[in-house]
Amino acid sequence: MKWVAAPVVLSAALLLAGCTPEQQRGFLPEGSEGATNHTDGVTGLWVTSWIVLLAVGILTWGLIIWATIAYRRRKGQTGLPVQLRYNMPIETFFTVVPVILVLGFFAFTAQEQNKIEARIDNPDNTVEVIGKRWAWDFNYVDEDVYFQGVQVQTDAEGNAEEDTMPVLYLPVDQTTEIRLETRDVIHSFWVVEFLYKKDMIPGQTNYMSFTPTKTGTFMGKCAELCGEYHSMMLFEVRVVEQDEYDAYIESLRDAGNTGQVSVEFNPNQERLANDNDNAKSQND
Ligand SMILES: [Cu+2]
Repeated sequence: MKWVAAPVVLSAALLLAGCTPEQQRGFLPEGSEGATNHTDGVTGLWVTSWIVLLAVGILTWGLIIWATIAYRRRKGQTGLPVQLRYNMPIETFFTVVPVILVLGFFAFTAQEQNKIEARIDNPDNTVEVIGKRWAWDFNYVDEDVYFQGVQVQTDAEGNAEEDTMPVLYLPVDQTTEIRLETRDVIHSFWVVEFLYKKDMIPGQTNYMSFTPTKTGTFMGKCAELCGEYHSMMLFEVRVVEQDEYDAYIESLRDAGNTGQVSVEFNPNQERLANDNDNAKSQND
């Protein structure tokens, strides 16, 4: 792997030396640099892939343009040109090179994904995030307090009002495990600047493991179409210093939010009851 990586990284470094910060992160969201311990790896994979693919593209477009100009029909030419086929060296070349490229992309992606998917033993901080149509609940597992979100409010133009968003607090530089749950349909937990998203599937627990490495406010949203107000299923992540985090946890405790919100609680109780009644009366 290193034999392939070294020249690619070197040429990427040379190419990127003259780029703006936005270009250097391959136009990924602002604020993603160093947001978690994984974001630099993801950005590296993305930007390197871009450079390799752009090189292939330039070579291919160049050859196409060269061929159309060099072998164009000249004045006085009639009929078909000489028909060529079975050029073994070229056919071998354009089979082997793409296979190497695809295997390379696969290997680097798998390597990065294994790093991100690895679960942490004894994380410093564990939060259970429950998706629901169309908001979020957060169980702070270690502190035994919870926050229940309601759907974001909109202004007259239908834009989300930022101060009504559910907020997830995370302490900076702590190894963090997020347990992903849902109590209705499939949702997807996506913190945009963290450059990773994962589905929340009924009856299954998914995990996200990372360390938030810089303080700040980050944008979160549901990334799995989940019904009418899917686009309003927004939240905010505030990565804060430990004392600010402790103060927030204390405020939840003072508000009486002790214990944990159950995953079982289904917001469609009434409808489920009706469905059951209907089924019963049909059976009778
Ligand atoms: Cu959703």
